Amino acid sequence: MQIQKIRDDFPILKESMNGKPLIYLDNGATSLKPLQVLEAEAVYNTKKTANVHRGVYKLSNEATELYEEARATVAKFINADYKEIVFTKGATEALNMIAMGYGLSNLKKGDEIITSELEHHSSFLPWQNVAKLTGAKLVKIPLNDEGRITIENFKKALTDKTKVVAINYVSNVMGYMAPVKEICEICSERNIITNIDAAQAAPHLKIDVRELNCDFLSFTGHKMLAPTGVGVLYGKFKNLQQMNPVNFGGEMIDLVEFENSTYKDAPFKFEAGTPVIAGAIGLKAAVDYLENIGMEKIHAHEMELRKYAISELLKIEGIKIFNENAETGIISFNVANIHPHDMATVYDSEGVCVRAGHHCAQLLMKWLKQPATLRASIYLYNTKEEIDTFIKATITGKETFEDGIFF
Ligand code: 7TS
Repeated sequence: MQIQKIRDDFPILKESMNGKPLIYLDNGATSLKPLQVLEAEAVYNTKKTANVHRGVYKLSNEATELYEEARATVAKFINADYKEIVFTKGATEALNMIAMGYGLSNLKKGDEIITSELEHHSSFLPWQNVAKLTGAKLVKIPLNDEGRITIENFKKALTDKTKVVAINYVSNVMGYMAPVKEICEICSERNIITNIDAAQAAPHLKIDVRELNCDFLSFTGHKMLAPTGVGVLYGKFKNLQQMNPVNFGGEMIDLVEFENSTYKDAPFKFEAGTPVIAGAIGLKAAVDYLENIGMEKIHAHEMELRKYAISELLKIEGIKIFNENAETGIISFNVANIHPHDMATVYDSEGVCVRAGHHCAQLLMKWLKQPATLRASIYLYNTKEEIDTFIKATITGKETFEDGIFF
């Protein structure tokens, strides 16, 4: 990978932070945006502005074409059909739509929903809510000693009452890949619906929904170089047809009458109102950008930097890494006796952006017996030199707080 060429595409990397070169290692939270994405959005906003699916004039048709081209590109990206892609405003909205649109009407008292303590709140809370509303029961997959979902433990949670399995593809704290394909295989034999949160997978790994054979899969644009405000809900077409819309309004209808109305087929019945037009066009540019480089190459680059970062971190006394063997570029760790928020202030003063906190995964913090952790998350534009600065900042932070000197 030609890192410098890639870095040149990201204007923000020329910025400084607290007088230091910006080192962005918070890609799990959101990614930086390349010029190609910014330009694609700008083309829509400056030259092709019109609402979609409604005008009969040329400009509106052109905007519709750009928007629907984005849907086709995203469909190809995960090997789905065009009709199986719903644009949402993010992974959170997609995950809530599935729980409320599918879960609420298909679950009843006594049914079981399998989930895990490894979930982001956006994956867990929609099903906790549906469980409360329907009387269904939440069942957790016991995590193994490393904090992973394993097939063996998944089978322990599985019963003949299981109706839904809602788990992440990649954990936003541990960076582990769950054995999603094997889980989906077991579930499809038993007619159990699988709902995969791929927010941390789609930016880094090649996803093939046909190979996975999952029922639903969601992700978010802003973690994969696209703008904020756009996400993707994938569902097998037959599931989408069975799923109820949760938003009602313009453009999602077939016929409206005073007593009753009928709706369009999927995916359009889920996109009430003016959709995220500029966002979807930006997401197309982001997918093109990632595919141009190649997901395998991106992942290999992240893993190389991760390996280096881990080996350097382990040389520092008092560092505890919670996910030494993860398959993605997320590193979660703490420094003995120093609160992660204190450490994060030192990283900040060195221009290094890492996240400190519970990462919207409080169940996992409890499992880890930590109030919070530090998380460095790597992406395609990061370099070995940046990891060196991150390591130096870690040593500075440790020394600063160990000495009790605050400045
Ligand atoms: N699922 C996972 C696994 C996530 O990591 C996130 C965001 C979401 C869902 C929600 O995505 P959104 O775009 O709808 O917000 N995760 C994080 C994070 O780890 N730090 O900040 C946001």
